[in-house]
Amino acid sequence: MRTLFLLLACCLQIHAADLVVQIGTEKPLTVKMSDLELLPHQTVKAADHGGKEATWTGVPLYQVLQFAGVSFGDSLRGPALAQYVVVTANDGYKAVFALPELDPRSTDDPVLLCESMNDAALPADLGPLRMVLPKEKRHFRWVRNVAKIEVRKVE
Ligand SMILES: Nc1nc2c(c(=O)[nH]1)N[C@H]1C(S)=C(S)[C@@H](COP(=O)(O)O)O[C@H]1N2
Ligand SMILES: [Mo]
Repeated sequence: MRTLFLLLACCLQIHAADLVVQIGTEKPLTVKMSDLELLPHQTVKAADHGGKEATWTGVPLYQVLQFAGVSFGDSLRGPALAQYVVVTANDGYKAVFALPELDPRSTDDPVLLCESMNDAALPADLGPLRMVLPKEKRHFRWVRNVAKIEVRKVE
């Protein structure tokens, strides 16, 4: 019985860690932590809302979107610029990004989907995934407990 409980808890944990990425009206894609691990990472130093400095490591958000099929680079012009990204947390909190804010050809300011802080996995109140924007003066887009990333288009 105890083993069964542990197995169930383990499965729920894995399930909770999955990230849903939806591009337009396409079928949502489930991105696992193990998929994210394979993508290029970046480490930054940044102070959180309370002013405490930490080292954050994660995947640039554009890399996650590219992995899901969104084109950056030369094709990011014209109608493609009407796209925007909605990052939703498991408490329903949402933050919006425009694609050029994420594109390294357009900005040097990192926008990271982080899985670790000070070389450790994020605690449950922050993670497993948290947005980190070291250059942003306000912390409102440092979305905790990221559950879903959607790309939509302005009509
Ligand atoms: N999921 C979620 N993330 C969130 C928020 C929230 O309400 N829910 N608030 C944001 C705001 S307004 C701020 S200032 C920071 C606060 O970050 P902290 O919890 O590390 O202090 O988290 C941001 N991320
Ligand atoms: Mo805030």
